Amino acid sequence: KWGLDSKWIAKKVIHLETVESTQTIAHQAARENSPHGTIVVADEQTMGRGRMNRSWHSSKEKGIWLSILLRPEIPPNHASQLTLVTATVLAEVLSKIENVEPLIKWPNDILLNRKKTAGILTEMQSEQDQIQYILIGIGLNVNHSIHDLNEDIQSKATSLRIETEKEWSVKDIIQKLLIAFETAYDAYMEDGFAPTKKKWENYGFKIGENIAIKTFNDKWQGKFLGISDEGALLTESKDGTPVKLYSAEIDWFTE
Ligand code: BT5
Repeated sequence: KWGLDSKWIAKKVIHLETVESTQTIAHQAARENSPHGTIVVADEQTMGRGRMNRSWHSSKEKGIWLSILLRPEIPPNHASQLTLVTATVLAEVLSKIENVEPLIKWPNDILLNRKKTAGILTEMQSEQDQIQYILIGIGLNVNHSIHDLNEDIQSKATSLRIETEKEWSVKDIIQKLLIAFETAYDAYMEDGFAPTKKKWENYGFKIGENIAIKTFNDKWQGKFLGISDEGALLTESKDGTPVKLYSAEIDWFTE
């Protein structure tokens, strides 16, 4: 029913109508030994998750709410690179659509016209410095009209339909996304992060752009200086010296 001509991705697909979160189902599937490449996809999530206990609105049949189960042989501290691999794949797939110019907001947001249209949630299970599995959760707003977006995000979120004034086949985009992901993942395993970094730069913020930076305990502004060879954020510390951040949130700096 998926008809996906893939090497390893989506050989097992768990498709459910309504779930709390596809990540929860995927964690279960992983514990029950589901293979690398297993996909959990839902029409609707009642408790979709973002990072740091934030929520992700996932209204019925309006978007793509899916999780990919991976069993990579990489060190745990490389797991965050898979977020950037995924962001690059999302940007590449969306950029093929006419008049759509995706922008990646490091590390895990895809924006259209500066509004969030997709988010990525990477969760890892490891034991003694060995990855048991990684879940890549992808949420992409596809056919929402502005009224379908929850009030709290209306001003900062968008969908493909809002941007293109057309409805899109969710299934078709899922298939394109999964095939592109498989290719990008295999290339990452083969050649490391460098090729992703190069592609990422086509869709990331511009170097030199002023950004607002927020860490768990601090807030300041600085210039965006790119991403490092490992995928960390390169920017300026409060006193203007270059700094590398592995975990932070960035935004445009608007006075
Ligand atoms: C994310 O978190 O962007 C990760 C989103 C991952 C969602 C997928 S859906 C399939 C899988 N199963 C899950 O349960 N989750 C994953 P973060 O960077 O923390 O952003 C969360 C913030 O984005 C929220 O606090 C809202 O401000 C905003 N937001 C929530 N729902 C949104 C939506 N549908 N579209 C745009 N922005 C949204």
